[in-house]
Amino acid sequence: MTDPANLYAHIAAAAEQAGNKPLIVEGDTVRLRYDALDAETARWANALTDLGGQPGDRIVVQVGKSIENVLLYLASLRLGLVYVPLNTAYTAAELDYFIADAEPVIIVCDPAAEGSVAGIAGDAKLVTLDATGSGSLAERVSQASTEAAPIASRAADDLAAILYTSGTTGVSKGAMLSHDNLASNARVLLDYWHWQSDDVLIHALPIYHVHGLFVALHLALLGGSTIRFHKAFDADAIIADLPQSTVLMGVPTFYVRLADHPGVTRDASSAMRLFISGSAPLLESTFTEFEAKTGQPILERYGMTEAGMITSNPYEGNRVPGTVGFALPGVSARVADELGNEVERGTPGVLEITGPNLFQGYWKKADKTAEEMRDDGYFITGDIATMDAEGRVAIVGRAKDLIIAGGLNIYPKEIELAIDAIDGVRESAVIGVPHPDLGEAVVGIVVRETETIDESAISAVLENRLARFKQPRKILFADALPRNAMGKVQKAKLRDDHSELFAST
Ligand code: MLC
Ligand code: AMP
Repeated sequence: MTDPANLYAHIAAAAEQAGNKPLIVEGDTVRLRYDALDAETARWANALTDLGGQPGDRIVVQVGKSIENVLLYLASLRLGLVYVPLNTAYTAAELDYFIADAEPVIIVCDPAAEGSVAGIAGDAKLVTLDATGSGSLAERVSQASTEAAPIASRAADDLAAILYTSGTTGVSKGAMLSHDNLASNARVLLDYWHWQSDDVLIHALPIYHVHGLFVALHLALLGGSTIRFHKAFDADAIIADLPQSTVLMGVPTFYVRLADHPGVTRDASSAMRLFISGSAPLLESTFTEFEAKTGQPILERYGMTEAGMITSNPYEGNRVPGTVGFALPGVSARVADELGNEVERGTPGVLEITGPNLFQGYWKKADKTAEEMRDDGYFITGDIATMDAEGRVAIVGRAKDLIIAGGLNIYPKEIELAIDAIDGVRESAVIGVPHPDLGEAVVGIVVRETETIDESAISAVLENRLARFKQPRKILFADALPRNAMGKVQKAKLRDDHSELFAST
């Protein structure tokens, strides 16, 4: 029995239409076909039920990218579990917070992390995904009943996933996303980007964030398209796939690297119909270079964890570099002042949005949700934007103190707190400075209490505390931090002073 509000029911219907078409291909090997999806997810769902998973229960998943991980996600949806994916780079110290906050019934981790996660798993059932360990989830799946598992009945507002996003206070918040948030956003994009059932998607993004997990997977699955699956970004491997593919979704770093690669040519990409970029600003120079080499203008779109995809450059019509296009159908966007009043077109202000894509609030943090919502239901994104008379949006800055490196968000406060806690440090300021590959790179400016503390001592402490991508690429020392009359650290001045730090990297 299917339930129309469960996103998995839509995916199952699309799979039925797609027949025996390849769903996931790696290199020359078809790893999964659409007509096998129902039986596969049924077995995974039965194994999760055997572990005690019930609709509404959270399942925390921190595993490397794999086809089994895709099946685990889909089975979780099918069973009505609330899927909580975590970046594989998170350390045990960071994981501790997520597990305590999400209160999962099941935790799935990689074998290498099993020892450290066991100590913080609490009452949750802890399993590894890997087929090699006895008692692993894959092992349980192979023994699980092949009897069809029902698709759990879900209401449109019931949660499908919680994705953690950090915050300006340094505390991570779980963004609650419903089945309808995800399904409605995917449907709009299928139409807006003229998705075709014979599309072949190159999937090289991680599957623990909105971009790779929702946008890429949902569009391919609901569109009945084939996915060419890559465990991580590798320019040579992507280029080898271009002649067999039609769509690539990536963060700007993908395009910086591809534009720099001699293998990217007009001929090599002639089968491709759409290159999509998002998650961080795409430099105009990257857009121009890529178009000069391939003849294809990258389609830039804008989104965030709390709302999925929000705006997009048009499929047909002008894709303007430096802009993120128009509010998607069904999404309302306004550029507002501090009180939430719309400013004149062309004037910068904070972008506020609402629509069926907007999340259900932060998990167990109603106060944080309220802080970011207007009374009329608009969400305050924290991105500074302009909107022209036609409604075209450009992201021109950030009201939130946020760094985006290689498409991953890093909140300076979290790093400053970790640095300030180190013996011998008086205070610190963490900034993002331009980086040719990552867009921005993390830099820490530290005022010492004792002269003996140096860069390697600080890095050594941070190594166990923070995921690698959050750790400063460079630590600089200063006698004092520049402050304004109110005593606030002048980060803009620090960013200016150090803007050339990675210029020749
Ligand atoms: C890896 N490293 C990073 C990093 N990724 N450092 C800073 N920022 C990053 N994004 C570090 C590693 O720890 C390692 O450190 C070194 O860089 C090289 O690692 P790697 O594994 O070789 O990295 P690489 O494969 O080059 O990965 C870079 C990347 C990857 C850009 C391809 O980070 C990536 O796939 N990013 C996509 C993130 C994403 O999906 N974002 C979407 C969020 S959703 P060392 O010291 O050990 O060498 C969202 C909403 C929306 O924002 O709108 O989409
Ligand atoms: P996340 O919280 O990881 O979902 O990141 C969302 C943030 O990424 C947004 O609030 C923006 O600051 C940024 N972002 C996403 N897409 C773009 C884009 N195309 N241009 C500029 N910033 C973007």
